[in-house]
Amino acid sequence: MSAGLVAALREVLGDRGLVADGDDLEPYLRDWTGTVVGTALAVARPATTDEVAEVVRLCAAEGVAVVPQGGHTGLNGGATPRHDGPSVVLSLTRMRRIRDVDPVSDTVTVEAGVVLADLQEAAQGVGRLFPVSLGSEGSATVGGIVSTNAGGTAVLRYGMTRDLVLGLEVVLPDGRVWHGLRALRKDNTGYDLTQLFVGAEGTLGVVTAAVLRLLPATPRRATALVALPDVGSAVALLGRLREHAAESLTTWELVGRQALDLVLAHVPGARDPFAQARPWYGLVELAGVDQGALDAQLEGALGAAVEEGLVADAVVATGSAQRAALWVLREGVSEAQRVEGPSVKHDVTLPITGLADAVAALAPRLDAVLPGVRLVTYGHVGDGNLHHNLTAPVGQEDALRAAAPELTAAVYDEVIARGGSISAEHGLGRTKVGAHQQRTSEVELDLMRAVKSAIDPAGLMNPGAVLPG
Ligand code: 2HG
Ligand code: ZN
Repeated sequence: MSAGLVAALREVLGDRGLVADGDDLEPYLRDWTGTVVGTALAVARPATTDEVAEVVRLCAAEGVAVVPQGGHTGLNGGATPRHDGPSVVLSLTRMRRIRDVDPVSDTVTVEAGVVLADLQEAAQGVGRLFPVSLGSEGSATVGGIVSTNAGGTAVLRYGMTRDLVLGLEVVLPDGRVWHGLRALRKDNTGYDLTQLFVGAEGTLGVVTAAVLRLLPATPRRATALVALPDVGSAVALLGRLREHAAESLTTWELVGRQALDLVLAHVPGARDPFAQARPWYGLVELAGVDQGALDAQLEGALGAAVEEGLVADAVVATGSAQRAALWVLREGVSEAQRVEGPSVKHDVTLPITGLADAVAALAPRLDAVLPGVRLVTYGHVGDGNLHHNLTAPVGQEDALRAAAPELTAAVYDEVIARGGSISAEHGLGRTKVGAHQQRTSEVELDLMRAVKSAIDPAGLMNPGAVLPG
């Protein structure tokens, strides 16, 4: 059966569009973290929506699962085939066409394989902004950010990817194409099908193209790194920033000392701008069109914060090189922690009012499970979304692996008890499905299962992601 399917796929896609040999398959079968590894009969690399539809139809006819994959930057194994039956990986990276850029309706129509950085550049080319901003934007693709409803470092101002999606083109599990590429600001025609596919992680169909909103360009920036005595100060400072900067506030990110130490150790050229070590750091960025106004807003907010004792030290970027040097201290954490060794990742949100207490409660709980575990906390404090990523005490990687389930349960139980979510911006993928099932009401799970079985009754679209396979 598999040889027949591979031959049929080759017929449709040609040699360029199919990977079917052991070594060449490898990179598609291992996720970015290196911890989720799967198997597949082949990787299909279609170049058009029609080819995607044909691949899906052929796989459906053989009862073979389809696992859509984009820029391969996901962190929860959502695009890595790993289930009991046979799978074909469907890589969208050859679908890289920007079909339309419309600065009158302020929309862009792009195919799933367009890289986020290229999309940002296309928007810039017509004097607009596509505001989703991620550390992995040089590889992450439109299909991936839509399918995971990606967040990033500008959510505070612009919302999640979901808030920027107007229409989609989707290949359904039976191979039909839903042509939903509407560029409408208003469309009240019943159920919101577009939003159903956003964040569905390829479990309901394959997103092949999207109409996305563009926003006014914000070419001027004011950026600062501040040293903070505690997380409560970061939360209080958000208030000051809102008061002084209002809608130009774009980024308010937190970096814990352990996270900064990893960046300083592993990212070439990274350096601590402060003379004295502090427990927490905040990166703030305002963006707009009037440099003088932005500088004044930042100064006003930081001045108020210093007076209240919220800020221990601050450095304001004086040019683009210094701005980039400050950003590295935030965006370098993920890669630096990967270089340090294996880690146990958590991407959680809490109502921001209770954030500081939650962080304070977490450290002793985790230390009781694995004494000396390094709690690398950082992320999008303005959204109440922190990453509590755990690195082993030096030399104790095996102990970390053994303790991982208990450590994760401690983080999630704390978060749920405080009214939070166990996945803020990375999705459930495959690695969080069990934890989500355990902590979600039957009513909510029933609704999710009903949607899945209505749209994908054979269960062949990315099985094992979002819901148990
Ligand atoms: C970030 O905020 C990303 O840097 C990655 O969401 C987080 O690597 C991670 O766990
Ligand atoms: Zn993040």
